[in-house]
Amino acid sequence: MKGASQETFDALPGMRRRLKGVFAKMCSALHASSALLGGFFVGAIGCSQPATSDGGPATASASARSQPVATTSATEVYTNSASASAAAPPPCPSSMVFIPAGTFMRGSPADDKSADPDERPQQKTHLGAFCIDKTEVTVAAYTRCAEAPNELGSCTPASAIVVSKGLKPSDVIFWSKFCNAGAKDRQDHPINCVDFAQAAAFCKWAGGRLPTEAEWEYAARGADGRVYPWGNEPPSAERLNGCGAECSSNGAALGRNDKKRMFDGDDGAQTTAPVGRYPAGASAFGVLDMGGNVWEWTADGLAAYSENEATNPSHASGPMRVVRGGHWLNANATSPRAANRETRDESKKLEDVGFRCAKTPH
Ligand SMILES: [Ca+2]
Ligand SMILES: [Ca+2]
Repeated sequence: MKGASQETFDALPGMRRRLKGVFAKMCSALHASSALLGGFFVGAIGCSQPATSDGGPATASASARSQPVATTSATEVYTNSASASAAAPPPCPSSMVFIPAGTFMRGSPADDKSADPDERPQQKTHLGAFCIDKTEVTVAAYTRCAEAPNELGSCTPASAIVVSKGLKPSDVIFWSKFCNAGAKDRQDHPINCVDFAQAAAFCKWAGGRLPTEAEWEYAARGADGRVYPWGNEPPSAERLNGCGAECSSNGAALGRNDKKRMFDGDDGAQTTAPVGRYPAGASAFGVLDMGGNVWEWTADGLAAYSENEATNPSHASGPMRVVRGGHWLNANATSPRAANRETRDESKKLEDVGFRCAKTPH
C-alpha cells in the first residue's frame, strides 16, 4: 500500500509535464507579444528561446547569423564587436594592447649622441587612444588572409623571394632563403618579404590599419623618455632577437662579413624568432617584439619633426616609408632604439621587414 507521500512522488513526472506544457504555452504567448512587451516579461520569468516544432531550441535569426563571429586567436579579425553580454565590449581585440590617449616627446634630445639627425628636434606629440597588435603579424595569420578573404578584403601571397630593385641575382638567391612564406616550421614567426601595400591590405582585412609612426613610438616607449622599449638598459639576449653570439659565430651564413654583435649572449634565433618570445623586452605598455626580430612598416613616409606641438601626426605618402624597431641581423645597439627611424622603399619585399597592425578602439 502506498502512502500519500509515495503517491505524490509517483504523480510528479506527470505533473511536471503538465506544468511544463502550461509554461511553454505561456512563454510562446509572451514571445509572440515580446515586441509589445519589450521582451521584459519573457526574460523576467525565465523563458528560453521559442521552441521549434521538434522541441529543440530555435536557431539563430537571420539577422543574428549575419553578425561577425568572435575569435580569440592571434589571427583575430579586428571587426569583432558583438557581445552577448550587456557589459561594454573591451576596447581592443584580445590580440591587441590598448594604448590610452597621451602626450609624449617623440624623437631624441639634441645631446643624444646615439641619435640620428632625423630624430630631432624632439616634438611634443598628443595621441588619441588606439589599439596595437601585441606581436608582429605571423606567417600563419598572413596566410589566413591570403587564403580566406572576407568582406573587408584579402591579401596577395607573401613573396618567397626578396624583391628589391638593383639587387644582384646572386644576392636575391642568398637573401630569399630568409623569406618566411611557406616555411612550415616558421608559422609562428613574423611574416616578412611583404611590401607596404601588402601590409596595409592585411591590416584592412583584419579590420584595422597600420600604426602611424608616432603611434608606434608611443606604444614602444610611453611618455618617460626611455631609450628602448623595455627601458634604458642595453640590449641583451633576453630582451630581443638581434645579432648576438649565435649570429656573430655564424656570420658568413647569415650575410655578415664581420664578427660584430649587439650583445654577447645567445638569443636562440639565428634568423627570425617566433613572435612574443622575449617577454623581458616588453614595451612601456606591454607590447612585444618592438625591438628586433623584423623591422615594421608604419603608415607614414619620412617627414621632418618640428618644434611645434603635434596632434595625431601622420604623413601618409610614399614611396619611402618609415620602418621601426630593428631586426635580427642588427649588430649595432643603436638600431632597436624606440626613437630610431629607418626608411624603405614601399615596393620592396625584404627578409628583414614585417609589420603589425593598429586599430581605433571601440
Ligand atoms: Ca638573433
Ligand atoms: Ca620588431
